[in-house]
Amino acid sequence: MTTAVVPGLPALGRCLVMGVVNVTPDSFSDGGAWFDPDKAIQHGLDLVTEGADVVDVGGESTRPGAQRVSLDEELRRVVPVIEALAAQGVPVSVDTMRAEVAEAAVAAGARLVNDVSGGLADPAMPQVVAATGVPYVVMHWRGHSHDMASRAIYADVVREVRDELLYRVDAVLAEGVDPSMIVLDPGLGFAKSPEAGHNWSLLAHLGSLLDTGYPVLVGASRKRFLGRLLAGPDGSPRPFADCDDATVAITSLAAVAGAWCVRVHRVRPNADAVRVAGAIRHAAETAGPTPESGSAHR
Ligand code: PMM
Repeated sequence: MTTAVVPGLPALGRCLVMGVVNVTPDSFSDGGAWFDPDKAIQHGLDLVTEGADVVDVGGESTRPGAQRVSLDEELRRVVPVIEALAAQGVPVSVDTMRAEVAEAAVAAGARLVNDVSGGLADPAMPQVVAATGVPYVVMHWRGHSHDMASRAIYADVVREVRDELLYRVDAVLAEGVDPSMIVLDPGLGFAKSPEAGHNWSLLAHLGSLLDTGYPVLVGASRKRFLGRLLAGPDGSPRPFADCDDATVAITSLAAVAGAWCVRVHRVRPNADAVRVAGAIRHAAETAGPTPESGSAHR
């Protein structure tokens, strides 16, 4: 049960931490904070200092109800930030649904394409990914943000998400993507209903994706289903920034289960959590001391 290795990204024997840099004015939890390129670059560097193994740069908000940005605007937002971070040796991924943006981002130094639509939003995406030869996150997705809530209808969410993801995998393999480059993501919060508990079912049955043999990325950070779980006595959801401890709890559980990577906004506590999980997994595999166990003091 060793942690998956993805070509071109750090192989640390534990779950990786992907820190989020949303270069947008309107993302769900950090919209506007890193819209200025210099602030975005500094934030990416800070995330690395805090323990991020990869920095995910996105220029289009996917918050429920969000409208799309133009191609030019998305390029303008992400390319300079990716260029600057990659030039400083930071492993960068690009969070985009557009083939042109993915291509420009890889040319600017991105090492991974994170496509929340799994190739559905832009049919040219799989071919571009195949040509650039970088790893590809294929996320479960049923439609753009403006109407994804209406698509959150499942008889068996775990089976349907797995089947739909594997269908996407077949499609991108047919376009020439190398199977060793594919990462799966259940797409928590995307066409998943917090009221129906879809996100919790997917987390409870992460094994159904891990069993496919593909590395799995989990993006639970600050999502609405956490705020709903932690609602106050009057039923009002907990604000997203107050859901970071709950995100850390999911990180621990996902990493122990064998997730390849977690995508998070607050890096430091999640980086600690993946190290804890790594130590537990190592102990389970070897029954010996962990590489990170440090001194003999208790
Ligand atoms: N979630 C968001 C954006 N990109 N990418 C992947 N692979 N998985 C996710 O769950 C995911 C993503 C939305 O979150 P944000 O707007 O708070 O960054």
